[in-house]
Amino acid sequence: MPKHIHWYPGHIAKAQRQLKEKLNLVDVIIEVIDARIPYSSWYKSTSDLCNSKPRIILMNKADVSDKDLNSIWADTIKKASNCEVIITSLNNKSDTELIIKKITNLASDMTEKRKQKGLLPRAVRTMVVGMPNVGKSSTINRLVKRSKTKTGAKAGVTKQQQWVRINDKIELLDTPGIIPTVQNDQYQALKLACVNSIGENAYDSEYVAEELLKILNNRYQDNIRKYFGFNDEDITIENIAFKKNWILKNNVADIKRTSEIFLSNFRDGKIGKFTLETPEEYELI
Ligand SMILES: Nc1nc2c(ncn2[C@@H]2O[C@H](COP(=O)(O)OP(=O)(O)OP(=O)(O)O)[C@@H](O)[C@H]2O)c(=O)[nH]1
Ligand SMILES: [Mg+2]
Repeated sequence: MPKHIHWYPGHIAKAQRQLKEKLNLVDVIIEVIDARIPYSSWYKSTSDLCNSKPRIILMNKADVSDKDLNSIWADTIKKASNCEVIITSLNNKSDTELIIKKITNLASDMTEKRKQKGLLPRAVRTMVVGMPNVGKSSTINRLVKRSKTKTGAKAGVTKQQQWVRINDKIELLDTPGIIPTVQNDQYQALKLACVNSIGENAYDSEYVAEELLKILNNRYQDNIRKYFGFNDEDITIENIAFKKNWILKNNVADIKRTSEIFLSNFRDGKIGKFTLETPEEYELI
C-alpha cells in the first residue's frame, strides 16, 4: 500500500461549498481543533473562508493531550489568530457556559445594530467548523445538553449541515469536517491519520503506527516504556507484539494487529496524554 496519504472524499468538497454558501447567514464562527495536534488540525484557510466574522477557537480533546502543552498551544494560537482560544473536552462541564458567554459577547455588535434599526432581536447564528473527527458534533451536543447530532470515532461522520437550537438566543450549525484539497505536508497528514481525522482507507495503519511510535519515543519515551513494561529497550511495534504475545505462527510478530491496537489505544488516550507537536517545531514561538 502506498505510504503517501491523500484523502478528499466527495462529501468534503460539497461541505466546503455549502460552508461558503451559509457564511452570510451566520454571526459567529466556532472553529474546533484537536489539542493533540493543534497546528496540524488547524485549518489555516478558515480565516480566509470566514472573511472577518467573529471567531472562537476551541482546542478540544484536552483530556487526552499533554496538559503542560495545552496552555502553551492555546496562548500561541491566540496570538497567531487574534481569536479567543478555549481549552475544552467532552467531560468538562464548566466550559460550556464559557463558550455560550463568548458567543453572546461576540454577537453583541449584531444584536446592538438590530436594536438601533428597530428590528426585533433574533437568535445568534453560529457555525461550527473544523477538520474531521475533532469533536464538532459532540461539542454541539454538549452545548444543547442532548444528542441532537450524530457523532462517531472516525472521520466523516457528519455528512450534512444541521441547525440546532441551544435556547432562544443561540442557534448552531453543525457542518461536516473539512480538510485541505491536497495534503501537501505529508507529516501533517500523518498526524491527522494518528488522531483519526483522515479516512482509514487512505493510509497504511502499519506505517502510521510506526511513525507515531517514533514521535512518542522521541517525546514521551519514559511514559510509553512504563505503559508497555519495558526497562530500557528500544520500543518498536515488533517488541510490543512480543511483549503482548500478539504472535503469528512461526513465532513472527503480528505487526498488523499490534499496529491497529496501538493506534486505537493512542486515540482513546489509554497509552497516555500526549501532544504530537510543539509551537517551536513550527517556529511559532
Ligand atoms: N477523548 C475525547 N474524545 C472526544 C472529545 N470530543 C469528541 N470526542 C470523540 O471524538 C469522536 C469524534 O467526535 P464528533 O463529535 O463526531 O467529531 P466531528 O468533528 O463532528 O466529526 P465529523 O463529523 O466526522 O467531522 C467521537 O468518538 C467523540 O466521542 C473530547 O473532548 N475528548
Ligand atoms: Mg460531526
